[in-house]
Amino acid sequence: METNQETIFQDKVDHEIKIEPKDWMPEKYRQTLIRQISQHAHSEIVGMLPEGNWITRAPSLRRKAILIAKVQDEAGHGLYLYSAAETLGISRDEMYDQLHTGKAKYSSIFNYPTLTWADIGAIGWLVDGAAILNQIPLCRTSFGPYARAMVRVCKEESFHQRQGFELLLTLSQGTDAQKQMCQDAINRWWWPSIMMFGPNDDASPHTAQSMKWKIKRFTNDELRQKFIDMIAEQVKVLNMRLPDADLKWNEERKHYDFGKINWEEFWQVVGGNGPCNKQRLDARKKAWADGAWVREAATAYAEKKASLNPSKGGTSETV
Ligand code: FAQ
Repeated sequence: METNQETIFQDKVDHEIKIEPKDWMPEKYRQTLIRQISQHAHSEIVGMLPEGNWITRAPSLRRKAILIAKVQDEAGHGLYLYSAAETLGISRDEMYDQLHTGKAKYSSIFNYPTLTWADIGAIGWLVDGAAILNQIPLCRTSFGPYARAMVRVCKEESFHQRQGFELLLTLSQGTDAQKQMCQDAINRWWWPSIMMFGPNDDASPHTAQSMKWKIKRFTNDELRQKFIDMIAEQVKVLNMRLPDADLKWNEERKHYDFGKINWEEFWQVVGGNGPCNKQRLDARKKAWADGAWVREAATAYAEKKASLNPSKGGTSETV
C-alpha cells in the first residue's frame, strides 16, 4: 500500500514539480537514479577513449581542434553527471569503484573500435545523434539536478552531431577511397548505434517504473524508432546507405520498418565480451592508478592548509 509520503511524491511528479535532493523520495527512485546517472557519467568518460584515439591522427589542424574540443566536452558531461549523482548520497569514489570493478555499466557503444578516420564522423553523426534523442527528453526528467545538467549537455551534443555529419559529408564528396571509408564506417556503427537505446520494451525491466516516475519520458523502442526515422532521411544527403535490407518506409505506420537487431551481440557486449571491453576498462583503471599521486598531493595540501588556519581553512599564502 502506498504511504502518505509516496502519494505526495507521485503527485509532485504527476504535476511536473521537480524532485530536489533534499525532498523525500522512495528509496527505489533514488537507487534507479544513481544507477542511470552514474551509468550515463561513466559512458561519457569511457566514450572519450575511442575518439581520443584519433586526436594525434586527425588529418588537419582544424579537424584536430574540433576533435580535442569534442572529447573535452565529453569529460565535462561526465563531471556534471557525477555531480548530479553525488546529490543523491553516493560519493564519486564509490561510483569510480563500481566502474572499475565492473559492477556499474556504461554504454555498450563504446566497446567498439575506431578503425579509420571516418569512424570519428560516424560517432558524431550516429552515436551523438542517438545520445541527443535519448537526452533531450531527459532535460524534462523528474529529478532537478539531472534535468538541469542535461540542458547544457544537449547543446553541446548537437554541435557534436553536426560536426560528425559535416565530416562524413566531406568524405562522401571525396575520392572513391574516401567514399568507401565513409560507407564502411556507417556499416560498422549503424547496428551498435540502434542498440544504444537498450533492449526492446518487453525485455526492459526498468522502463515501466521509470516512465511512471517520469525519469524516462519515452520508452526505448519509441526513441529507437524516432532515431531510425531521422537517420534514414539524413543518410540520403550523404548519398550513402544504411546496412539494413529491410529498412523501408511504412506508409500505414508513418515510420520506417527495420530489420532484426542482434540482441545476442548486445547482451554479449553489455556482459563484458565486446571487442574492446577489456581495453576500455584497463584504460580507465590505469588512469585512476596514474592519478593517485595527484589525489594524495591535493589531500595533503588541503589538510596542511586547514591545520595552519582551521577557522578559514588556511590561505594559499600561508603554505
Ligand atoms: N549499454 O531496463 P533497461 C553518449 C542495461 S551517452 C549498456 O531498458 P533503463 C554521449 C541497463 O542499464 C550514452 N547497458 O534500463 C557520448 C539495465 O541494466 P542494469 C549513454 C545497457 O536504464 C557520445 C539493462 O540493460 N546514455 O553516448 C544499455 O531503463 C559520443 C536493462 O535495460 C545514457 O546513459 C546500453 N546501451 O534504460 C559520449 C542515457 N541499454 O542497470 C562520448 C541515460 C540498457 O539493471 C562520445 N540512460 N542497458 O544492470 C538511459 O536513458 C537509460 O539508462 C537507457 C537504458 C535507455 C540507456
